[in-house]
Amino acid sequence: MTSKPVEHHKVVLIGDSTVGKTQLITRLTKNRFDAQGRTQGIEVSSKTVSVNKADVKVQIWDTCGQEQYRCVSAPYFRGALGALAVFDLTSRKSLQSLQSWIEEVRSKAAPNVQIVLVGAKDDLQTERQVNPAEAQSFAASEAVDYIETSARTGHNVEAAFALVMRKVVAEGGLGRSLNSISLSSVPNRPKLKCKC
Ligand SMILES: Nc1nc2c(ncn2[C@@H]2O[C@H](COP(=O)(O)OP(=O)(O)OP(=O)(O)O)[C@@H](O)[C@H]2O)c(=O)[nH]1
Ligand SMILES: [Mg+2]
Repeated sequence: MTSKPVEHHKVVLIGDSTVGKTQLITRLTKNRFDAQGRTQGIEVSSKTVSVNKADVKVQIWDTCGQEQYRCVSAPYFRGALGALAVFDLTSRKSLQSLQSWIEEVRSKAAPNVQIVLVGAKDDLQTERQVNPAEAQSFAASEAVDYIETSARTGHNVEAAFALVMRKVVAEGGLGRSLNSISLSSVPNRPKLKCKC
């Protein structure tokens, strides 16, 4: 007997290497913060989050942010209804890089993909290079919402995913995407290797 594939809303994480994308996912899905190396290729995980008191299943895609591994392309973004654009609050450069990441997600993900700007590592206040006003101004220029998080303390981690999902659901969620993807259709889970 084959079980019916579970439909998940696809959300991708984008942003430079070491900004904290994988730790956000680890905190959300395992409630842990632990030392991990750079992400290799593409990793997919899933989680149910509460949106407007309803359970919404999210399929979360993560990849390596290193410039030389910018092999992420069509398959990574295809069908994504939401994106968390992550920068490190202790690195202004990582905020500046998001402009090209956001352009890429807008051109390759589902039409009207919902993006939330995430300032990561807000536990490192003394090392901060980007102040809230600067981040808010960038968010306004890209017409996206902004939230500050810490995977280390857990601050606002679930809230960031819930925020992007609220926006996705408000846009019609899976119902509007012909490209929605079921977990069973992701080849070689949990890890896909880059071909670059
Ligand atoms: N203090 C602090 N450190 C963090 C936080 N999140 C991540 N880090 C650290 O930042 C480094 C990079 O975190 P990752 O989550 O692996 O970064 P990434 O964006 O997935 O990096 P790539 O996989 O290379 O693209 C690690 O040393 C983490 O321990 C946080 O909220 N607070
Ligand atoms: Mg990673």
